[in-house]
Amino acid sequence: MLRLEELRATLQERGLSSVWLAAEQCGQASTHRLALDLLQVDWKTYDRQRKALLQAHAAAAANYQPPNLIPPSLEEASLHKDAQQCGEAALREGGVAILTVAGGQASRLGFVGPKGAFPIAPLSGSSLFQLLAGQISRLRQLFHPGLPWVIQTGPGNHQQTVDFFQRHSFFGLGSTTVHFVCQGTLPALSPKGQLLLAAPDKLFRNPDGHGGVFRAMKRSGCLQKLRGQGVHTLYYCQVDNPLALVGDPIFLGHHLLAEARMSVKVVEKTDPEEKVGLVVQEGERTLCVEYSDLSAEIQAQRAQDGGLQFRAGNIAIHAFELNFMEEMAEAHLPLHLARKDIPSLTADGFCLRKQKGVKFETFVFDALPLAGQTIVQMARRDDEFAPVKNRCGVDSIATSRQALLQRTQRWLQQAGIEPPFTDTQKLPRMELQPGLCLHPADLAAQKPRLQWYPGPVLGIQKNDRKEQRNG
Ligand code: UD2
Repeated sequence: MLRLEELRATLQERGLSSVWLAAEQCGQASTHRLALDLLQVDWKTYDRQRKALLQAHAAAAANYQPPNLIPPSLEEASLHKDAQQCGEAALREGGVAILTVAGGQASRLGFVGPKGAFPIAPLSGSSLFQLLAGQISRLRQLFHPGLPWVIQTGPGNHQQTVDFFQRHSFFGLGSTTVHFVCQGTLPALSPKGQLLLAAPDKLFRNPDGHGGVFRAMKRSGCLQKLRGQGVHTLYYCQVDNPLALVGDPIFLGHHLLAEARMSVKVVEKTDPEEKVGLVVQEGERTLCVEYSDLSAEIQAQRAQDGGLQFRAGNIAIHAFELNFMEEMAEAHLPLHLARKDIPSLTADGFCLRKQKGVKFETFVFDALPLAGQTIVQMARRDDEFAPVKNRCGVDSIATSRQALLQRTQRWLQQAGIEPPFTDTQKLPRMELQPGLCLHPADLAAQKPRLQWYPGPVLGIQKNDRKEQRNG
């Protein structure tokens, strides 16, 4: 780490010395606090941020091909036999950990608190975290009792997230197997590359994006800890998709059999205007291109079967080789810029007001082209993807709840379970207890123990659950 004189020189070299002005006017204590903050800045990254500011945005190349797609896990079981065996074996031997990124706030939902605390389940009001915890609990019953769960938090919600888990007794998972890793931040800059101040003694920083997960995992010692426990593969999902098939053994199995280093699940994009990142192939490399980087013509191209030529919509579900994650912690992932009005101190240091500025983030999917070997698996949207992003409209609380209700109805039919209600054809309002099953066949296998609770929620009584675990 730099010492104070070196810090002053570092700032001077970069034309940043005016950052001291406001703090110096406030006195020595303030200058000292600012120095401590500045000592945390990674100057190599700052230099990259500044370079990125000056570079014109490069238009995406057009020599893309659609990637090869593996069919969805919940379809054509015969195709997945080997993958299923392989994925289940990896889970059983303790080679897998689950990683959920949950660093964002739920402000777009109008909800105060970490997004994972949002009560998404339509009838019981179970939170996003509780639904994920349920899936992990079922994976533990079926495969490995110590399956680790890592949750990436952000500086804005870390403590709230830990408190939420404590208040809910870690949803029965045990506090020693649930790990919280707080992501890092990047300083925001003025359009000319000056550091912005949130207060005289404090830089304005924002979370470094979900791409920050690699560094956070390494710096916190979490990767090392997992490696020590025999983990070699991570299943990654976002907190905002309650339909994710957490730890899907088939996806993990395909990833492992192909000796892939990073893999991705996609859903079929059917509307050329849907705002979703697209997974494409460029020569040997697999990459995810943001929709805004592709021309409307390319997005509207049709394949022979009538579907979109580029249809592999990224749903942010990945599998990672642990060693690859570690390598990515040192890689220079591209910096993505968001130009915003940022509440910051004016140059004279006297006034806090919204000024034009730039926030920087890295994205996890930018690691895909660096992975060499990857697999891309299709997922059926109504089985695996209904993110809750907005308060209303597309990808909203209502659409996500509706998707949960519809999937429950379909899975019950597939499992041959007749609900004891008469109005279900008209309004399929039923829910599965969190962690009841991983897929319809798993549900069917538990038929004799199932019972309906008021709600109506289908589940297993607590005592039966214990027996199930023990036996
Ligand atoms: C993301 C993808 C999009 C698609 C979609 C699927 C980007 C730019 N786009 O859309 O291509 O795959 O997801 O749902 O990512 N998070 C952190 N730290 C951060 C920022 C985000 O942990 O600094 C977490 C956040 O808690 C959430 C996830 O990452 O679980 C996605 O973040 P988002 O909702 O901002 O991503 P979005 O909707 O732009």
